[in-house]
Order: sequence, then structure tokens, then C-alpha cells
Amino acid sequence: MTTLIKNGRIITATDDYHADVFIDGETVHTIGRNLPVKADKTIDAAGRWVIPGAIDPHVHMELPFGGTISSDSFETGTRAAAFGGTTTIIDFAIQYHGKTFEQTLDDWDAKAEGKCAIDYSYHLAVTEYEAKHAPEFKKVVDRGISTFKIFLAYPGVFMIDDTTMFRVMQSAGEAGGMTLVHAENGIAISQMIDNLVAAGKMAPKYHAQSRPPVMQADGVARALRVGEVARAPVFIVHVSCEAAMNEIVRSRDEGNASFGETCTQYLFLDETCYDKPNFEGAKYVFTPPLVARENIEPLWKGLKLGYLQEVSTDHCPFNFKGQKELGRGDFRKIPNGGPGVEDRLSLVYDGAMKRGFSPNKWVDLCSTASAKMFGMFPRKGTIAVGSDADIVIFNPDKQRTISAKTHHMNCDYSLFEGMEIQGAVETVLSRGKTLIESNQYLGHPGEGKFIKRGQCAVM
Ligand code: DUC
Ligand code: ZN
Ligand code: ZN
Repeated sequence: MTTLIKNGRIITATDDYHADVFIDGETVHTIGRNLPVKADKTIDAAGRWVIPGAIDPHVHMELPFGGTISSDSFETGTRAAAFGGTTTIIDFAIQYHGKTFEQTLDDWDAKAEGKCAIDYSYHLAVTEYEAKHAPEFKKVVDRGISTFKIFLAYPGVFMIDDTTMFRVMQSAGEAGGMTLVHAENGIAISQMIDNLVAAGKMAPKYHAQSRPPVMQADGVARALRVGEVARAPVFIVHVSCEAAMNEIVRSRDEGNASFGETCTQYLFLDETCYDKPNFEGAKYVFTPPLVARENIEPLWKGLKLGYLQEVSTDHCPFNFKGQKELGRGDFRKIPNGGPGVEDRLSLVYDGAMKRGFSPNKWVDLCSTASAKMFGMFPRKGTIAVGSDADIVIFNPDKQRTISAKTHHMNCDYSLFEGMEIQGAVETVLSRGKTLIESNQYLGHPGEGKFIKRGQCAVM
């Protein structure tokens, strides 16, 4: 199968020019002006931007969490991602008690295989590390999983202690991998939760009050200091506030391989969402929580200046009906997480253009930076001869209103309900196959493949 995308404006993280793209099979074959070729399918992209497929490096499909399971399966979640122009996701394979790393990855393979609409990988979340696990780091990296994740939050569930943090960072680094950290002070937060509950403070807004930004900054500082002595690269996930971001800047300025991301929700929403009536604040109960509006512009500035490297979603949806409702009367029982994988590319476009970012920077934040950071570049994250033909045809002028009524995520609400944004995904190709066209999904579950990732390529 060959496809010719004609007359588009090709925008990558580094280039911006008008040309045709000829795709043969799964990869880009030729790029040039007025290509004299015939193809099985021709797409006219006049007036449109032709960009690399977006990469969301932080999602949780069908994750058992908080007494329930996140509501998007690998099938529904990756289909929704495709509608939004995302052609690769990285999920988190979580090690449950007694499991080896390899068993954990086998379990996640079994969940994802044959279901995905788009290409996928996982980070391996390590929750226990005994001597028997040491040789496994190298095997995991050889299997194409070059990133490990640890939690400094959720005591008794996922949280690891500082010994384990040090050992994971060191072992991951020695194996050529990188450690991602959910960084909060989980112990102090537990005490704050107990204090709030003892005072009868049980509404959704107390979830946010139990995890103030300074507790995140504390976790980030600690993780990066430990990474420094372990001499290993560390990547902080879902940075929601300026104080935590500043810790990353400080550490990198001191010469450490310290990186971070933020997520769409932290770039648009603030803590006033928790005041919504009728328990609707529960829709915004995720961790870390939304914070004061003063943090939003510093996060955008941090993206512009490279303090943070990319934007993900931490997509971990739970329906309001039947799932978020589990926590009526007790914020501790509200499953933590929210939907987002579908709207990221266009939300970041809207916000970035309003703040004077270049189109190249937008592509970098949504695709290229993650391809490099997580070991998939140049197969993913760019449009170049030989790269996978993961391509989005984007209409930069179209206006649309975000709504759960029209989104494709398996979630009965949107975090961004009613928000009017500029820019819309029109056509999506995944490894040469047209997946989305005229708002229709043309793919089949299982066409997305596991992608073996290599080392981080930003250092
Ligand atoms: N935070 C969430 O809100 N959900 C999933 C895991 C996490 O860290
Ligand atoms: Zn997290
Ligand atoms: Zn997460």
C-alpha cells in the first residue's frame, strides 16, 4: 500500500516547509516538492499542517486502582488517542507483590496485545526490589523497556522506601535505563489525610488540601538528590506546580540528568474546580491535584524555556457514575485519575499558540521530545525518510468545543467540558495506514504494535 500526502506544510521539531510525503508500506519513502509518483491513495493536505504523530508517554489503561479499574481499556483508550492525533502511548506496567519484572511485563503484554489501535510501550513500575530482581534490569532493557518508575506516594499500595529508590535508580542507570518518579512526600501526606478526616473534612476539595504543592516539591527534591548520588538519570512525572519545577531546574543547573513533564490538566485548570457543586469536584480528584492558578503561567514558561521537556496526560479515567461516586462522603475513596488522552495535541496547540510558541516547539512538546527522551527517535517523533509513517494532518484554523458528548474516551465526563479551542486533528496515519479520516475510525483492534525502545537520546 502506498500513500501520497500532497501540498501540506510539514512541521517537525526542527523544520517547516511545503512538500509532498510519499509513504510506502509502514514508513516514509520520499519527501519532496511535486513528487512525480502515483500512489494507491492520495490525500490533499493543502492549507493543513502535516506533523509527526503525537506521543503520550504517560497513560494508564485498564489500571486496577482505588478499588476499581480505569475505564478505558487498551482498545477504547488507544482508539480515543488516535482520534486526537496520538499514535503512540506509553502505559505503566505495575509490579504487584511477589511478581518478577518479567512476569509483570508478561501480564501487561497479555492485557494490551491484540487490542491497541496505535503503537504502545510501557514503563516498568517497580514496587519491590529484592536481590533476585537485580539481574532483571538488564533483561528488561534488552526487552525494549528502558524506563523504570517508582512512587514516593500511596503508602501501602505502590510507595517504595528510600533504600529501594536508591537501588532502583542505580540499577536502572547501570542497565542503560532511566527512572521516572511520582514524587510527593507520601508519609507526610498520609498524616495530613488523617488530620482532615479526624476533623470531619471529607469532601473532594480535601483531597487537594491533603497534598499541597510543597509536599510535591519535597518529593522532587529528594528524588533528584538521590538520583544525583546514584549518578543516574531521573525524570519527574506530572509536575503540577512551580515549586516542584524549580527543583528540577536547580538539579539540572547543578549538572545532573534531571528532567520532567507536566500534564494538560495542570496547564489549564486550577483548584477552584474542587468547589463545583453536587460532588462534581470528584471529577478533578487525581494526584497530584490541581493547584492555585498562579502556577499555570510558570508551567507554560517552563515548557517554552525547556525547564520541562514534554506534556503528557496521566490519562487514568474513571466514570463519574459508579466510579468517582465510590467516594461520596469520603474523599479517600474517590478513585484518583482523570481522562485526557484524546485532547492533548489540540489543547497544547491552543495554549501554545496563544503564548507565542513556535509550531516547532508545539510538535516537540507533543511528539519529538518524548520520542527522544524515551528511546524511540527517529523511528517515532519526526517525519523523515525511513521513519514510521505516523502522521497527523492538522487544521490550524478550525474551532471546536471539547465535550464528553463527542469525545471517544470511555468516560462520562470531560475535564475540559465546554472549552472552545482552536485547531483540530483531521486525518491520522499510523505506520502508513489511515486510521482516522472524516471523523471515522478506519482501523481494527490489534493493529497497534509493541515498540521496543532504546536509551534516552537527549543526553
Ligand atoms: N495519579 C493519578 O491520579 N492516577 C493514577 C496514578 C497517579 O499517580
Ligand atoms: Zn503518578
Ligand atoms: Zn500516572
